Amino acid sequence: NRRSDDYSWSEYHELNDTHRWMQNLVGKYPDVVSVFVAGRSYEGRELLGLRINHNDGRAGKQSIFLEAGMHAREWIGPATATYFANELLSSQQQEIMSLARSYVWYILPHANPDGYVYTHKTNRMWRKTRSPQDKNCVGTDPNRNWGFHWREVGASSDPCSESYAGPKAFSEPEAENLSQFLKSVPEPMFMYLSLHSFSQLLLYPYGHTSALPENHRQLEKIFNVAVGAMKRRYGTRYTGGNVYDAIYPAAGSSMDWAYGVLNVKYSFTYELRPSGYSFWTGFRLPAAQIIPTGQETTDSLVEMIKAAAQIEG
Ligand code: PAY
Ligand code: ZN
Repeated sequence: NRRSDDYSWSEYHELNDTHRWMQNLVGKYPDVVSVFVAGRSYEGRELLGLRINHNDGRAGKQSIFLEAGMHAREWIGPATATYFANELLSSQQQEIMSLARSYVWYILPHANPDGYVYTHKTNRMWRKTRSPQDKNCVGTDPNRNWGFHWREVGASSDPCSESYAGPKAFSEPEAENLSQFLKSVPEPMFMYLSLHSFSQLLLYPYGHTSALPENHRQLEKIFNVAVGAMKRRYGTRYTGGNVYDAIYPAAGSSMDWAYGVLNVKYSFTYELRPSGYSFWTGFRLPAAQIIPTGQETTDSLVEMIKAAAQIEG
């Protein structure tokens, strides 16, 4: 059993390590941190997240939800989510402290815990959930399973496909339970963020159509600021845009659902490091890059949220 103090960003962690780290944070910051459980996975694991809220008497705070680990093999996502949570809690930088206090934060590092455990124990390249499907195949792509233009495009009806949309929208408890939790968040949701890898892209809706969302000018403005900030520290180059054009048609993502159904006007997905095309190395970002990725992504998020807040006035 590792002590919470041993938790570091020099290595990738197993699910239980990160869950224990989160539980320990409640003891360390009892006035600020609580954990939430957005239901359970197919195999019964908790969708465990951190709620960070400084009770400083500010009324009417909005929430920001950050989710990672939807795809099991994209290990840098959860590592970056926990890095960022740790920054919100322990940074002495004025900007980050202010960001921590200005919103009610919900951070879910592992939106697909069964898949993540499977990548540690059995198959490092697993992407989907772990529910049994037809044709003796296993798993649904949880980022094709959300009930907004479900399976219209860029999503498979073949249970053996890596982008299998599932037998119906929200067939997966991971997506269904998270969507119910999102609906139950009491504070108005200002921003929805999803961390994936790889390709170094910043994406906004939609995935089901090339038609741009109604506030695309604002999203583009925020995009430019966020990509500029990503580059500041280490020169890391991001491109991107709307999912459909910037990467490929893909209906049924959590981001599109948050935008289209929950009406969260600032919804973004980061495809984190590395860039490049190698499928084999793309998901195996060396652990030595967790901290640099965490730092530059924090830089980007800080500027992104400031830019969005400025637009809101
Ligand atoms: O909305 O994030 C989105 C859709 C795009 C991602 C997806 O397919 O869900 C992009 C891929 C991902 O992160 O899963 C990109 C990676 C490299 C992949 O596996 O194709
Ligand atoms: Zn992904």
